[in-house]
Amino acid sequence: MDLDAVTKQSALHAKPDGLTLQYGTAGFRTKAEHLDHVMFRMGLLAVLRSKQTKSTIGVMVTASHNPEEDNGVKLVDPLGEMLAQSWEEHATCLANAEEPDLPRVLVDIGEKAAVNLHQDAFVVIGRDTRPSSEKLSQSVIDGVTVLGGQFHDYGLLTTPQLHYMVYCRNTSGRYGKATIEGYYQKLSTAFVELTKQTFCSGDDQRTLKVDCANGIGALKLREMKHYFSQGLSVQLFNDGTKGKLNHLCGADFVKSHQKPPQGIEMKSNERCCSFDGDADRIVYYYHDAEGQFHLVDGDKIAALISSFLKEPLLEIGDSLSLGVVQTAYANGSSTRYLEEVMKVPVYCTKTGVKHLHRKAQEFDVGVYFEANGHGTVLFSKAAEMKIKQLAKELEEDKKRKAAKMLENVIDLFNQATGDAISDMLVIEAILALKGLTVQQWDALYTDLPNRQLKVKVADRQVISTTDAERQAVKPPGLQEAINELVKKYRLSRAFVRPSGTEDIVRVYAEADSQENADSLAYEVSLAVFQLAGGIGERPQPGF
Ligand code: 16G
Ligand code: MG
Repeated sequence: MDLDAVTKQSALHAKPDGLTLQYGTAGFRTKAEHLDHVMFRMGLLAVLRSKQTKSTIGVMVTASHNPEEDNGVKLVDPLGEMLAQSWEEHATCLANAEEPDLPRVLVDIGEKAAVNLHQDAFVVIGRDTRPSSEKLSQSVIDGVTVLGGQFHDYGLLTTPQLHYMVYCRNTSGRYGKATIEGYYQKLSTAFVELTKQTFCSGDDQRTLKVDCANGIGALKLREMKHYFSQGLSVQLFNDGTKGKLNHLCGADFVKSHQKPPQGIEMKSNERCCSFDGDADRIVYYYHDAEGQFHLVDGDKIAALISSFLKEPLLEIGDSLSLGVVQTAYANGSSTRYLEEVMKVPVYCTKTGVKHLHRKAQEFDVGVYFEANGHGTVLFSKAAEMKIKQLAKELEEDKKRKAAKMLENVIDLFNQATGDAISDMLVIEAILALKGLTVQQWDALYTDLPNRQLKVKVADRQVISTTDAERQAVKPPGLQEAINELVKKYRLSRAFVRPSGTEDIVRVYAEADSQENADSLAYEVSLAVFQLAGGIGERPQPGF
């Protein structure tokens, strides 16, 4: 390592004195103007990680669903996964080192992680459409180059597309071609194959309205839609030509406000969906004939996909295990439906894609979704081989048909991470194959009314949780208070957790009616405020 060169270059990306940031649930995220030094340093870190794993590493510049003025960065590990936990600590140390300490911290990480410095390094970089992203990704490149790493800058990409590129490159092209064209081809071919035999009952069924959150999803979907237009026609809204990124639109807005985004024309019973700002989340929704809004969220996506997969998996008769992974935010009705009606085992993990992803890897076929619309389906290598073999070898019969269908499903899901575009195509294929309308899909089960609230406290770390965030172990008395409040309502459940992305505590409550869910959420917020050091205005009842 040429530490003198690092010091010199770093001076051009100097860290503001005293600023500290954490590698949070999905990397570093804050106001764009505070991130130049972090980007440079993540370029450095990506080189070390690449040398250590002898693989290509990805760096994505995005702040997802957060406001346009924010930005962020995250590293993508060799198989398209989120950065390993031990390296999150290295990332935090490196980002927070004061200028004079930087070389020492860099050497320390190299030693602790046993990095062979003579190894070559290769880093791929992607960015979203934020005005600040281009300059910030140049800072990443500066970091990569000063440590002698090679790189490829993909420029504008969705986050899942960057994960895909990393995965392709580290599997010598077996997973797919590491180009944007390769991504479009792979997914579209699988979609067209899967839907080839469907009978389409008219143009209405083939049209989908997509709110692109004024983000990168719009650019990429516009390029891609010609590849699958014979099976599906998508109409883009909030495509970035007028509105502001994530402002009053996008998956996060729709999910958290439970209302349609601005800038989309919805006729009754039309199928619509929203991506978030970097296109790794998707939720569906529609207006019924009475003009009432219905949200079809990540839980219902998981329910649709797992009930669809169950049949062909049974048909091929190879006893491949199927499991669904959710978080505490999963609507109670969805868990009950999966367990009791679908008879699929359901597991709960902490919030954040990496936790769900890890758990889903324990099954032959692991379906994971957060209620907010992050998710995918992972097939184990063994399951994939088995399915591909059956699709080839068997005679033309029902079993082979099932195997072939599963083969296309494997290709259609972005196995590296949750992907709004890939999930959208899977959902559209399932609806077409099953001849389901969005209303019929929505009717799989009825969501329990629920409410989410935020509480400001002096230090959110005074709350610690266990049991996949469903129980608070600290501060003393809080869980007991929640238990007492929950007892007052029917079909009720509530939990609290410190946010991993904002300086607040989140409260979730569900109950038999909206009124009860609201009042339980309010009472729990008050308990948090009183027992966990609330600051500012006390929570108020009513919404
Ligand atoms: C991040 C996570 C998301 C999670 C959210 C929770 C990834 C890629 N993203 O956006 O999965 O739902 O954080 O935020 O892991 P919170 O901790 O503020 O509730
Ligand atoms: Mg996102």
